[in-house]
Amino acid sequence: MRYQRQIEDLYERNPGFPGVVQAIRDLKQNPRVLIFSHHDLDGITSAFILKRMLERLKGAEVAVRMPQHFKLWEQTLVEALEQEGRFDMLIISDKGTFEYYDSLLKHIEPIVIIDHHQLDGRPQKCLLFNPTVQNSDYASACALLCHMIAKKLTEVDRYDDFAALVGCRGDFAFDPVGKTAAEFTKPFLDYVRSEFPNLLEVRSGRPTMYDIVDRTRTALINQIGEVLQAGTIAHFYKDMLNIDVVSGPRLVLEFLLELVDRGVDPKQIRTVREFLGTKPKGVILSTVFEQYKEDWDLLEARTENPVYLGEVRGVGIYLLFAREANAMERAPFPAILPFVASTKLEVFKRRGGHPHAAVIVFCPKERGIHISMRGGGGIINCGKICFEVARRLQSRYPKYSGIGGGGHARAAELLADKPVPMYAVMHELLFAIEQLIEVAKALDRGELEPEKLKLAEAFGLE
Ligand SMILES: [Mn+2]
Repeated sequence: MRYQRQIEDLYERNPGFPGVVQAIRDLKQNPRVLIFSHHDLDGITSAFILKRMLERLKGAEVAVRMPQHFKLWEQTLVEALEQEGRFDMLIISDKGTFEYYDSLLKHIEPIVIIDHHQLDGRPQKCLLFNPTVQNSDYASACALLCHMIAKKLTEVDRYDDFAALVGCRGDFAFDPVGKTAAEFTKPFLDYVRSEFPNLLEVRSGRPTMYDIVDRTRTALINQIGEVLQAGTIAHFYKDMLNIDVVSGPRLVLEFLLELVDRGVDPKQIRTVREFLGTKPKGVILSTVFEQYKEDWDLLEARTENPVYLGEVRGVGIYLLFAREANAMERAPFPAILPFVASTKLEVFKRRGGHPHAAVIVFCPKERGIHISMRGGGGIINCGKICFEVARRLQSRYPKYSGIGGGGHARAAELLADKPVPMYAVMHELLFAIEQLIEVAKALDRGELEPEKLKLAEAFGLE
């Protein structure tokens, strides 16, 4: 399908799409718009596209905030409103589809949610555009949804195209080296392929965090994605590298906006060095990237020898017990270690002779235990497993609020803040994996007792 066709199609089938477009059209001239976006590459590029579109279309004054937590907390919104005054619209992009967002309408109206995550309740009063929920086709990246909205409302330019491509790269929507792409992203990729051959061309070079299957080749878009991804955690390197960065995501957003001001043409870029340039923000990004690569190598050594826990329907499950790089001990989200572990999935799989592999990273951090689970070949469900282990920990420690878990089928997280003891988290995790292995075997033998079916459902086993 052509990209334009896909947009028209989605616009017709998905009432959320025209709803959001109309709300933006209805804004008065020179409105003030507040955007809360996710602090990862997809969230940053979503904000980039939305901000530029609102400025072009409405002469809007746009404030962007990208705090370090996935869900937008009421307190965070209230603080922003106190500091920045009145707004004519709040846009929440790439930050989940929570029913709870309806309750924020007492602070600001209207609220527009643009998202591609699984729903957590269903917001009724906010304007919602999330095809994943509404049409159950998985929308690969929020930046792509923002690009579609922008295309519907105004002309987009090569910077919008570039930003959407970076967002898709950040959320693993395509792989130029393996030549794979999520169904939802294919029409867009076809649309930009002739525009940016330089970015998608396969080249030899140091494998990036995105080069998971083939570790001998890469592409410029992967290299650019990795440099910017490292930039999103720049503030954790602030003291270590003596750099003036309050927020990594803001640094990356401002760097991208400066590219536009400087007229750097993404079609002409040949190397990362050219992309970063010699202006202050580019120099900081380059300094951060050098340190990031050093940390990456250190973490590679820490992920060499995983513990094999067992196999579930051809998925070898591996456990890594390792600390993050020093500067990342304070990061309340996956910083570097889980990405290093992801690049090891292929190695563990081959070494163990499994059709698929999953890796569980057990990482003690400053605030508590952070578990990241990756892989699983679509056969085991990382999100459900993390959710279930967190649920069990919550019922064991009902007084502690800092326990939570969940995510996607192939990538999920669990956080158990102190004072939940480390041994308790490890205990629940290992017990759950043991149960998962046993129950899968029992099911495959045709044993379908209600008890076992209940467990299988909790773990997301078919
Ligand atoms: Mn996203």
